[in-house]
Amino acid sequence: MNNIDNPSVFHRNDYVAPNFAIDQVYLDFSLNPNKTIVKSTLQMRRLSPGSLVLKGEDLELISISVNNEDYRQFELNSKELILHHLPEAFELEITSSNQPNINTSLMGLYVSNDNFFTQCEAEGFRKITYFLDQPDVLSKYTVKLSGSKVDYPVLLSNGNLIEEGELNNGWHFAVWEDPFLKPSYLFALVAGKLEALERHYVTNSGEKKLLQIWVEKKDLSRTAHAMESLVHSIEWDEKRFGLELDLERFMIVAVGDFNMGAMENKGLNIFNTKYVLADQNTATDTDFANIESVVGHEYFHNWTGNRVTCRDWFQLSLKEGLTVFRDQEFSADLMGSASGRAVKRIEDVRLLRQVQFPEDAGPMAHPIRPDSYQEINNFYTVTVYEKGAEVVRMLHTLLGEEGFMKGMKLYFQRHDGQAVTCDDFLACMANANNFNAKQFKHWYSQAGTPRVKVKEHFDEINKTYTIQLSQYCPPSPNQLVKEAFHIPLKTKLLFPSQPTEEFLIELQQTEQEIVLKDILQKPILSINRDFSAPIILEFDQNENELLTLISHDDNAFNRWEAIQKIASQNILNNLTPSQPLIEAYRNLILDPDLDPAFKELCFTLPAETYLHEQLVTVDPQLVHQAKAKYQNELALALKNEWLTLYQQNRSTGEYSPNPIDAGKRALKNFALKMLLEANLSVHEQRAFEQLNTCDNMTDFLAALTLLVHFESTYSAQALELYYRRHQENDLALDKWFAIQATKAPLNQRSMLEEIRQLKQHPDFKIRNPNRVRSVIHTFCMNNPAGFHDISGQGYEFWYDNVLELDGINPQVAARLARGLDRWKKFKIPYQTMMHAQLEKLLTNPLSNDVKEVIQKALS
Ligand code: B3K
Ligand code: ZN
Repeated sequence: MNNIDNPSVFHRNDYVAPNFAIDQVYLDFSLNPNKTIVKSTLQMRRLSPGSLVLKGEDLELISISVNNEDYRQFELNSKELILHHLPEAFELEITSSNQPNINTSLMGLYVSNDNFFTQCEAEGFRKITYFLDQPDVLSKYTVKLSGSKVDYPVLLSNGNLIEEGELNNGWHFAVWEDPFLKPSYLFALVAGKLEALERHYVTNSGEKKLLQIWVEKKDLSRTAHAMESLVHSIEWDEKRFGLELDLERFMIVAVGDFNMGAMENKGLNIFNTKYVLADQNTATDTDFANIESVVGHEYFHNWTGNRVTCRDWFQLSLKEGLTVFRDQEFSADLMGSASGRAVKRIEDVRLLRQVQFPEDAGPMAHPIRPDSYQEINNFYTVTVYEKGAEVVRMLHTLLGEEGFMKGMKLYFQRHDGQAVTCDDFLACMANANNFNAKQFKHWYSQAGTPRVKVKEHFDEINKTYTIQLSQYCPPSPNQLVKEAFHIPLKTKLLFPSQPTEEFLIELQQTEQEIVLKDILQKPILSINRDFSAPIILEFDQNENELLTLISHDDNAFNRWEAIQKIASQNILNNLTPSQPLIEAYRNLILDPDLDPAFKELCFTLPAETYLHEQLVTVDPQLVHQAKAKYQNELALALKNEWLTLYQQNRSTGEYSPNPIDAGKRALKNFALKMLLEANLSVHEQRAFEQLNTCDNMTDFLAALTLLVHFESTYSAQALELYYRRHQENDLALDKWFAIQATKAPLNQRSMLEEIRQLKQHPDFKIRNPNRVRSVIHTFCMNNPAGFHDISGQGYEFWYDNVLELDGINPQVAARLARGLDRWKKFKIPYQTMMHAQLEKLLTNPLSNDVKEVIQKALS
């Protein structure tokens, strides 16, 4: 497709620099939910010939003046305001209005629970005022906010507060000035009834900073963990990257209606409440960990994203891949131990394989730096984020910590205050280290997960051990043939009684052979340790070798990998665990040296979406049953051990979400699951008792989930108890909905009636993304057995909801639309029924967001 055939496709290679600079921006807001008036005064400078094309959507134009004179030489359509015959340098003043209270897209300026919020990334600023709304236009912003003092006592924007005061008619105002250059996507304002938790922080260089977390008054008691996470983030970035907080104050604001997790607006981060609010009664250990990670992520963007930003949206991974890598390292460092690091690594890899690998093999596959898009919002993907982070991690592996940091230093020296490309980043890494990045660049331009085949040969006579490697990457949309990747593989040879060193293989050829000399006996190969490259490894290790890795590999990640591999193979072959495997599980259970968190990860079986990817064609019900059978066998074979684990890992003392205690709870609750699996009527009482006696949400929710999913006799009672306790708490109620939406059908009955009823519940709110995700997305994307109902009703439910949501919030709809991406992989009749719903959807008028997803799914 090219621009002429389809004008709505944007191509990376079509980049042109803006023809005007906007040196200063002065924005004056009169805040009113029905009609907010924005006067924008821009100091403009011509850079090259041509008219000025400003973006603007859902705005009403009130007036335009150039150098204080009314200006008439313009054209206006529903997306652009084009000004002709402009001078070299001038002041442009545009007044326009918008309607925040009917803005259900949650992009631009909108109202949530009677307060004002903004979301501008990627292209939301154009819903606030006419502007050069692209990331390579960097300007200094001053913002004046005026509004009713009773309704909006707090008025916030980026940077520093320089003035505030009273106005007529009960209004007041505040003026904020951001000393740093920024693109429009980092602009933010917040106005409303909010209160802040405050703290001061003294930076390494001795400057005192103000930290604030703004929430609704009722939520103030649940902000301590977010504040602590923010302080940890600031300390960590100083220590590990030598980067300091550059503003006098740093604010986080929580909002209940938000399209994603959080947003890194300069000095004024806006967060989904889900990633701010926590206390032991309403948030789980996972919530606590996620808050720490997201607070870190947004804070780290202050340097990787804000100080150095993206030239255009094709470069999104420049800031996202790098910042995810940084937040992953932050969380890993905070785990405080080597085994804690491994736990974090396993969790990250699990997400990558469950979600990114399917994306990379499906119709939406794209390189971490895409070549084209129809709607940029569709490219905030696990590929750009998580695979992007893996690519940065591979650079770190190839260059080492010191080399990587030299590259980072050069990156800030060269590009602070600029909007740059992925190539610029790679050039810094290469130049600082004399590293030839020519081949490594393919990771930025080629989609798909490479497959690396491993063959080994031990020559007893010549005492050599040969590792034969070959790589292949299947075709992706618009990329049939791929160049060989530069793949770093951390490797070690394991011998029964002789310690050896880990070494790095750099696989660069399509086929490559490594011959190791003086090898006296056949080793067991431990390769791609720590998942040093995001690849699929094709290596036929037999069960004995895998069992040795499970018990003896000193790389915790690869121990986990070996047990997951055996479990996957068994489930996919519809087998139950062999006796030696049961013994291996027993040894893991009994090993006193292993972290509880690590054990829990070992026992947790591979996700169904991950198992699907390993099959040529998928019968989702068969996969589900095979997994259930395997789990049941494991539960029965080790039922005494599960009971011991359950009892040994009960918490004593005060609740804390620290990794050790959280790991114990995770393991205990896994053991409880196995007990219910082994014998529901004997153990359901135990779960109900846990629910009634525990002092924290993690244990409560775990018990409730089990009672509901196993359809215990206590199920209804437990749900009712939870509902009564948390009725007023939106985030807790989201969990209540999600538990019910993830219930897999027992005895193959249809779940559709139940899911439709959940949507009819008085607390279901179609305009609130968190609630919608907890019911609809959860069912369609996180409950494979329920969704892939043989009647096809799951797909009809999907169709109805994509269509309904598209009229309200295209981004939320487009995310759900991705739910049928892998339709071609499924067996008939599933495939046929999914195809029919996709075709049917396309007969409706759709947003660009959903249209792109559906068109690609059908291509
Ligand atoms: N940069 C934002 C994501 C914006 C998504 C726009 N559709 C959050 C983040 O990655 O930190
Ligand atoms: Zn980010």
